[in-house]
Amino acid sequence: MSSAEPPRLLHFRVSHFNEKVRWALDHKRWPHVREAVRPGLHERRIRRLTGQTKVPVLVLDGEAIAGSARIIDELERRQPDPPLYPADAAERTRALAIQQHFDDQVAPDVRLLFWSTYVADSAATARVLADGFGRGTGLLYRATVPILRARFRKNIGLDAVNIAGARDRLAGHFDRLERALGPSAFLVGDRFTVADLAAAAILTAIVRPPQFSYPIPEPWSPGLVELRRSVEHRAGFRWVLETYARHRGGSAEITPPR
Ligand SMILES: N[C@@H](CCC(=O)N[C@@H](CS)C(=O)NCC(=O)O)C(=O)O
Repeated sequence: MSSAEPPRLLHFRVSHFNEKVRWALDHKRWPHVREAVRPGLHERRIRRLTGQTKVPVLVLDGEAIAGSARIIDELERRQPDPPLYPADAAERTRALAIQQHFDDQVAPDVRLLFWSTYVADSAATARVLADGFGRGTGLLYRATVPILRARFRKNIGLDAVNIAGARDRLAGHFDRLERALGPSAFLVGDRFTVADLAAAAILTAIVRPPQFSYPIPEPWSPGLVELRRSVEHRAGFRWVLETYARHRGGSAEITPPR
């Protein structure tokens, strides 16, 4: 292991981009500390560390790295074994392009669709945002979600036109995934790579596989149940479930050293 201090992951539990990095750390069995930050209240700290406000952020040997793809690249560089990048250069280029497609095209759409099923219900939204924190945070979100809602909608582009666009594109996202898979269980080559990790992690926003470490509170919003049901028949949906069952593995999270 290259670091003296374990890496510290600042993350949102519910987020698919954050799940990418958790999975990469777990895949490499890299002991790390996780610190969930409170959505909306995280900004000042994350901006101070990285000059922007998005998580995941990984603090590695004192350096704060933002962006799931950049973080995974750094993990791969420092600890190439077990690999997430294919050894073959052409396959590696293809795997990274698939990751980029899921990050740039699919992730915003599925995030939008997920939150579109919650945002009108303040109590349900507050439950998701506060999940895993104490009672005080629950009460805080219960009081502030109605006020923060406009900013939240703006931040992720949550409006009727964008939601309709994301809905229209959803089948196409599955078509493209299924074409890339063909008869194989893997997106690139004949083993698990960053392409599989990124595609499956990003689609958790809708697929919600049982191995996802932070299941969203029950009952799910009726809209999410319906959204998930609308893609359940897709081979790509089943592939996400199977990929999680076969490859997600256990957590390498450790409690912070005192
Ligand atoms: N391209 C970034 C996107 C990360 C991202 O969008 N994170 C969202 C949560 S899903 C976030 O932190 N939003 C809060 C904010 O924008 O302040 C990555 O791959 O990590």
